[in-house]
Parts: sequence; C-alpha cells; structure tokens
Amino acid sequence: MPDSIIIIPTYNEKENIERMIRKVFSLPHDFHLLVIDDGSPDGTPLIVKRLQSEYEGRLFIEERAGKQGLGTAYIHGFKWCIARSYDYIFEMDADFSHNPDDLLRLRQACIDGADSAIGSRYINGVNVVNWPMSRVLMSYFASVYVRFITGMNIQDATAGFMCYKRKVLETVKLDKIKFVGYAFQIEMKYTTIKHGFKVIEIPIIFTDRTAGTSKMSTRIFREAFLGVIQMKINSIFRKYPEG
Ligand SMILES: Nc1nc2c(ncn2[C@@H]2O[C@H](COP(=O)(O)OP(=O)(O)O)[C@@H](O)[C@H]2O)c(=O)[nH]1
Ligand SMILES: [Mg+2]
Repeated sequence: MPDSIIIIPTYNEKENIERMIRKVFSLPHDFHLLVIDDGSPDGTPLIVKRLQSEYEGRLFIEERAGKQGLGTAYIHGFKWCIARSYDYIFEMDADFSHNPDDLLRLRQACIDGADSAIGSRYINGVNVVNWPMSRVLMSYFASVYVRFITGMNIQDATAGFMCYKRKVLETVKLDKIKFVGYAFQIEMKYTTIKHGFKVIEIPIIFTDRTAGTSKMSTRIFREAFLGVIQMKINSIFRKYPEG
C-alpha cells in the first residue's frame, strides 16, 4: 500500500482524464488516484472505469449525483482517504493546469517537515501561462485581498494544487468547511494555519487548460469575495483547535 494518493475532482473532463491517469501512473513514485466525478454527462466516469482494470487496486472513482462543487467533492475525497492508510493526500485538477511532475516536489516538502505544501503560482513572481491577462490579474489580486483580510501569509491563497499530511485532515473539522469554489481553497488553508500546522509554498508553473472548458463561474468568484470577510469574522468567535 503506497503512502500517497491524489484526489482529482472531475466534471466533463473526457478530453483530459485518460491522459492524466496515464501520466500519474508513469511517475517515478507509486501514487494511488481517486477521481471524484459529479455525474459528468460527457462520459468521464466511463473512461475512468475502463482504465480501472488496467490499473487495478490503484485507480478509484467515487461518483456523485450531479454537480455539487469542487469543495464538497474534496471533502468527500478527504474522508475516503483518511478512512484508509494514506499519509500524503493531494489535490490536483484534471486539466493539466497543474503539472503532475510537481507532485513529487510537494510530497518532498511534506517529508521535509511541512504539514501542508501548496503548489504556488505567485511565490517567485507570477508563473501563469496562457491565462488572459484579466484572469491573471483577478487571481493575483484575489490573493492580495485574501492576505489583507485574513492576515494569512500565503502568496497563492486560492491554489488548488496541494499536499496535505494525514494528520491535518484528521484534525480539521471537515464538516465545518462550508465553501465550494475558490473560497473552499482559501478556507482550507486558513483553517490549517489556524490549527498551528506548518504550510509552505513551493513554486510551480500553472498552465491554463488546452482541452475542455473551465467550470468556474461568477457565483464562485462572489462566494470567495464575500466569503473571506465572513470567514475572518467567524474565526474571531472560534477557538482552535476545534473540539
Ligand atoms: N467533482 C467536481 N469537479 C469539479 C467541479 N467543478 C470543477 N471541477 C473540476 O475541478 C477542476 C478545476 O476546475 P476548472 O474548471 O479547471 O477551474 P479553473 O481552472 O479555475 O478554470 C477540474 O478538474 C474540474 O473538472 C464540480 O462541481 N464537481
Ligand atoms: Mg482549470
């Protein structure tokens, strides 16, 4: 049984998922892979299930009925992983925005002492390829905004490329995490830091997807904008670690 598992949430990723699965299983470390699919109408789960016989005992899928958002997909995946014996639990997108080769660097950071490692776009300047300038600016200033409101010293607060050590996910009250989009990523990092865990950022290059389409919406942006303020206010009344 390997010590590492990658959670990949999918919604309509038929153009990417097979290539991604093959890439992960070609890495020079034994990773398991858990896909959380929200009833993709394009057949993404069928592709995963077809590949399960080829990667028996290494590739898993959880299927949920209907699109329920990235945050709840990850919470579902975290619970699945900590019910098993994995020590390093990763988040990664299906669309190759995150380079799977970097999984090894995130894992190493956690072996070297971090409780959580972030694949960070903004640690050495701005390392985003192929995003329109408007989206780069939006994401970058979102991180500045989050730092300002929360006081959290993280350059890439909305990053979705992460490694969590098992003990973080066992400690954080996953049922209290309530946001679903970018705000979910912010809330997880904030809660992890509030619990006194060591979070470090590892520079990565983020490349926008070349296949399939983005699922993020203006509702998700709004959730993040208002959610950060709400999260900060709520945290004043919460005691960490939570019992
Ligand atoms: N299970 C699940 N996955 C989702 C959902 N929304 C987005 N995803 C996946 O989350 C990852 C990031 O989404 P993406 O659309 O690329 O967001 P962007 O990179 O911010 O534009 C991709 O692997 C998507 O397929 C959802 O509601 N449920
Ligand atoms: Mg994407």
